[in-house]
Amino acid sequence: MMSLKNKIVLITGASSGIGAACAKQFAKLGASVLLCARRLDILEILATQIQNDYGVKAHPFQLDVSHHQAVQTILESLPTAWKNIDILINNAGLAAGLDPIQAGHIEDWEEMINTNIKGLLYMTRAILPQMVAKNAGHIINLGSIAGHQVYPNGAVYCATKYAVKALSEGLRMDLLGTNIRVSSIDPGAVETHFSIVRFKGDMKRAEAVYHGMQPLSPDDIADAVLYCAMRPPHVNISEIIIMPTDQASATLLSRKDG
Ligand code: 8X3
Repeated sequence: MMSLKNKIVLITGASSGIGAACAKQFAKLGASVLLCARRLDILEILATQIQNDYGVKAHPFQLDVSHHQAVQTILESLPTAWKNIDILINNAGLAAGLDPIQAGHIEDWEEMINTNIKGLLYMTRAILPQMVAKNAGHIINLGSIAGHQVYPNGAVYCATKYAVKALSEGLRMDLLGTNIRVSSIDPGAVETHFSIVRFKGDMKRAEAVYHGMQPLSPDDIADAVLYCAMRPPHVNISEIIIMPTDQASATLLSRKDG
């Protein structure tokens, strides 16, 4: 098994949900964690908590991954001790809206495409050359069941996650012959801020998504991310699709009370 002790792990979208769960679980096993998200105040609290609980280093910084120039600048200006990133977890992403294409909101599409596809590419492009130079590293992308199955009214979100699947596959091809690994973790229903964000704060609609069923928790997904990261160097987990027991496909869920 690979040890995570003193490995430098950069997690995007680390302020909540799956990103925050990954930050804690990696830190618990001795990794130094670079935490980025748009909300610095929350990240700072998380970083302090991680340092206190696990005695590891945590460095929070503000970043919107969809801003190319910001990605370049911030990564170049990281303290030297943090520059040598071993594992990049491309977790930042969102769904905005659930509408048929003919009624879709352009700004929702742009936000999803800019973060889920372009943001992932900007981060990867900025960090990958130093991984190639040292011939070591691991990129772990957060995909989705939505990258395997399209569902009604979700086509654009699904398209972004199909893109993540394509990019993970393409990265494995382009990096073939190096020791760099590329994995994709593709969850179904996970209870995070995902649905609250998708429905723009409409708590009723957000809660209905998980009504009567037991969704996955962010820690369930962080477990799978850790599993990939800790395999021996010759083992690359390409893809893990992970759904609640109460879910059989993107649209087929068992709800106990109807
Ligand atoms: C989240 C899963 O099915 O709500 O990516 O799109 S789903």
